[in-house]
Amino acid sequence: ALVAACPEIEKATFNGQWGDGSKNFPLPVLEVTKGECYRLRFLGLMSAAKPYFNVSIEGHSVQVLGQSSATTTAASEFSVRAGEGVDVILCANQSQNALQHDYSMTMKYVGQTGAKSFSGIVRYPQNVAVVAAAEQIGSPVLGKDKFDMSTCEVEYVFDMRDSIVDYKRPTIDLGGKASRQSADNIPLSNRKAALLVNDSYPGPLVEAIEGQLICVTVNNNFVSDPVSLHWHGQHMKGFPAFDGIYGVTQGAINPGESMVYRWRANAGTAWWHGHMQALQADKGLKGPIVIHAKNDPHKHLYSEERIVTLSDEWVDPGMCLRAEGAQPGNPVCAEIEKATWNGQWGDGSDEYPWPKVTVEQGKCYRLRFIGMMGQAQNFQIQIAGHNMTLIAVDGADVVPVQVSSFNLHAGERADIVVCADQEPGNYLMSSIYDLATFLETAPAPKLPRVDSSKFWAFLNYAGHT
Ligand SMILES: [Cu+2]
Repeated sequence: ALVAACPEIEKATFNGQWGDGSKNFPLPVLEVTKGECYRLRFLGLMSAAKPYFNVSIEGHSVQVLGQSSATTTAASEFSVRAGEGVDVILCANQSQNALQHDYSMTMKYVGQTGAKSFSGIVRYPQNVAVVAAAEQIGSPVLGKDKFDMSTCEVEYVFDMRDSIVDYKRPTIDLGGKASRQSADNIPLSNRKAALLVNDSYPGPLVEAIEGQLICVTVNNNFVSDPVSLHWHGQHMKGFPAFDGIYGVTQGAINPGESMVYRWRANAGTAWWHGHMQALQADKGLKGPIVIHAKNDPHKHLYSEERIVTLSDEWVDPGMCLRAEGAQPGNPVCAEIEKATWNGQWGDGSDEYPWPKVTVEQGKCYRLRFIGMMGQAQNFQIQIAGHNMTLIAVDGADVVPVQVSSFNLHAGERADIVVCADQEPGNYLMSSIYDLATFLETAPAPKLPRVDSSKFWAFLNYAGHT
């Protein structure tokens, strides 16, 4: 099945670098000095056993060294096979005039199902000024130094780090058999390469009062992911440069760099997520935002609040959620695998207990539902035995209306008042991915079966187990 989903080869690197000649991905360069001869030790570090590369260098022929190094063969092209070393002698005897310093190096991949060509450059670096200018290209990131942090009214620091987690319950530690495991103790089939903020999933809550100046210092300590963060539902009035849309409002915050996002908060339930590419949110880069209204018209309806985030979960979003991902024709990925409530999936087992939203009998709660899904279009939400009153949608107050169920689409927020006015107990909270339900029992042509489209939690009365 993997073969059908993955191309035989995506990219090839030359000394760890792939390039297409663009600004962000320059061609890999092999520098030579005119008049010198070089022994080039090519090593085929490819993981697939059969294929190989045919290498040629424009305007140059090489001497391929035999096994004993005593014999050489002149060649304009030579092969590098997986796991093998090939030594060739290249004499830098070209670059006759000032006009040509670069000679293209072609690495032709010869695979089992097709061929693909990758490029590099053999360079005679005479033009020092041009090289120096190319090295000065940086990325436009707004730093701490240009901004007076003392004006911030609410401050957060986001420490971004790579992590290995169990995709069914990434960071929550419930103790006993449901403890958070170290990477090597997580079952292989659950192991997920995650991108986390402050070692937490969902990421940290950003909470403020309407009108306050929020400052979020993002320290990108990822190994290799450049990032930008979008504050979904925050209007950024007067602060458009901090909307976090890579390529539109800002350049990337590269690993090792920082940026201070800042804006005046507008009331409502919102959320933040990575906006460099969608997959970063699916790897864990997302969290809730709660901005309390100065004058909440619905304040008399509740005394307490709870956040309820819902998200679909993937062990390898990179495999399943790309353009060719979980959709007809892809035999690898189902329409949905798992979904979490506040970062927790459960089936009632000792290892994966049910997620709970705990309340106290007699109190009324504002439940701030946030649909943080990346692939699932919609969850239908119901709570057994309790009335639900919808008071806000996508951060905007609405005339309160009683509902027996509601839809939460990807990115949407719904604020629901629920009163714990029943006998103490555990009451089912169900979220159903309605569009995938038929796939549980009746796989359609080219749509893989799903294990489940229903993901459960319980409204738990405190003290009742
Ligand atoms: Cu968004």
